[in-house]
Amino acid sequence: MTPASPAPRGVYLITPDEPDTARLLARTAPLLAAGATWLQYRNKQADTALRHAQASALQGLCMRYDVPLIINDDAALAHAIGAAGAHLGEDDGEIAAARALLGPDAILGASCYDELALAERAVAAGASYVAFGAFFPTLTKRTTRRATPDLLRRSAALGVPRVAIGGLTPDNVGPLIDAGADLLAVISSVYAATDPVATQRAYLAQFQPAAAGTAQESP
Ligand code: 3NM
Repeated sequence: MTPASPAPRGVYLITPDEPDTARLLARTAPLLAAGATWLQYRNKQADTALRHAQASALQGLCMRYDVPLIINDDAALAHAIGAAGAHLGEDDGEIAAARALLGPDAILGASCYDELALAERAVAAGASYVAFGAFFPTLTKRTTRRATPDLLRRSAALGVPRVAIGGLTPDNVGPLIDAGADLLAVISSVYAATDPVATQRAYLAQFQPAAAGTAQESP
């Protein structure tokens, strides 16, 4: 995956705070097999050693399924384990420094919350995608910022994939896709679902056939 590849669309799956690495892999593998577009490793509870171990294990899994792995918060860890990229929030270091470390082909994303100006600055500094959120209330992360579909529309001119995050469910993402969201970033609605694979499919089915993996023949 390089910035020159076709624009990614679909589900940007993000891991929950799962302390058991074997269980993390077992919960994640079926979702990669079922068509997750990107995987982000995020674990806000793990110490440095566990983060390294889990990220390395996920990198092996992602290579098996040909899914890019993106490391949350930590470009150095992404570099150390050979991940496809990193995702940085506003307190996680400079995008330009991460780009210099990871190289021109890395997937590098920035949390831009509800601010187009942050997204413009991130892209100018070398981000290859931008994320807006939270679109809906979420229990997964404490945030008071609230993004709107209009932000997705206004950010089209940035020319990079736009990620929507925060409280997404298969029932509330239609307007976000209509407004131009390329990737739907989800944690709890998939990982905490009774049937995670079916829930992921319910997202993918709302994209055009190529992302849904259900190419339709023309009549
Ligand atoms: N970032 P869920 S909201 C990790 O708004 C994260 O930047 C957000 O988890 C932001 O899919 C969020 O369970 C939590 O709501 C997403």
